Amino acid sequence: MKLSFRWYGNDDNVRLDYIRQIPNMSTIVSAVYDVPVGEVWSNESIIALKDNVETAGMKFEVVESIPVHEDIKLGKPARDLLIENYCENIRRVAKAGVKVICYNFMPVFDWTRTDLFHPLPDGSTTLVYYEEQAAKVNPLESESDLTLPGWDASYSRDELKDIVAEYQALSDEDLWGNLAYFLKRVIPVAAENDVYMAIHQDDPCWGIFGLPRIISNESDLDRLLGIVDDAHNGLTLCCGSLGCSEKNDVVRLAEKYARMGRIHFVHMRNVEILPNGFEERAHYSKCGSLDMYAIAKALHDGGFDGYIRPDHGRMIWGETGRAGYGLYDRALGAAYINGLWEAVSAVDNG
Ligand SMILES: [Mn+2]
Repeated sequence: MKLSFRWYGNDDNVRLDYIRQIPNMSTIVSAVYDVPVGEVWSNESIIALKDNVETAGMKFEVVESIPVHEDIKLGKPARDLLIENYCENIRRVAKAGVKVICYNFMPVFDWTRTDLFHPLPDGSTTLVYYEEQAAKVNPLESESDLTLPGWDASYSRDELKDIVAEYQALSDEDLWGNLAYFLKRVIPVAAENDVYMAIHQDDPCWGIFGLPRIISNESDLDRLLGIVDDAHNGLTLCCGSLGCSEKNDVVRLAEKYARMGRIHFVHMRNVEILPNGFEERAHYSKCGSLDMYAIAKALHDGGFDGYIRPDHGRMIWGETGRAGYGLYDRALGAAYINGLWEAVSAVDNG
């Protein structure tokens, strides 16, 4: 297991030299943020990122993410050029030593929460999703200017309505077709460059606002892996995204896909499933609905030896900053992952 940590570049309040002090920390997960989605990343920016990380004593081996332009997801004519740009980014990051690229295929909204700073009884704050709050901000039905945190602020409200309407004209099968078109062109380039593509599950793992969402459960993951049956077409197993629905047995899926050699990156996160949604919780199993030891054991038993990062953390100890991405609670999560992995490895060896 290679322990990793997401870092948002020089604008991130969390310092690389602090991340380095987390025991066993080896890899930074990051991306180039200075060009719009769909464009080619400059070699200078990639090398600057790599140099920053290596100077701090770590490796830059995981990209999260190279975002997929909406025109690729929508299957518009511009997609061929955008896919070529995507392939060029794969070649460039591979040359810089990157081994895994995390990406997602969620229309417009990416991850969705209804509150980023919900107070928990212990005084920390966390990200939550409550159905009744989401229902109030449907971009097609609501006339209000309410938005959900995490929405792309570069869209005006009218632009958002237009793009949502385009997706609503797209069926799940259409979106599958566009994903297949993308994978059949991108995976061979990843394979040539020995980089593993690792799709992130829809977050949350159900449809929102009538938009198609197709990477939400076991049958979706089976179908995805079958489109190009090559290890370079793999998964980021996001425990919190899959685990916010009781329908997904994260433990079983972790072992199944690890045994198949198709999990290249894991997001460890615990969630409390509620009748009206879910709350992100501290990583420790007893704080939420997921059995984190069983997940770690399933990964280990399945032969997983890739990258794991603590996914979101709460805000604790008075820290302020990017919701979900403070230092302190993610560092606690990383230490917990170390403990789990040491335990499952010891059981195995004993
Ligand atoms: Mn995740």
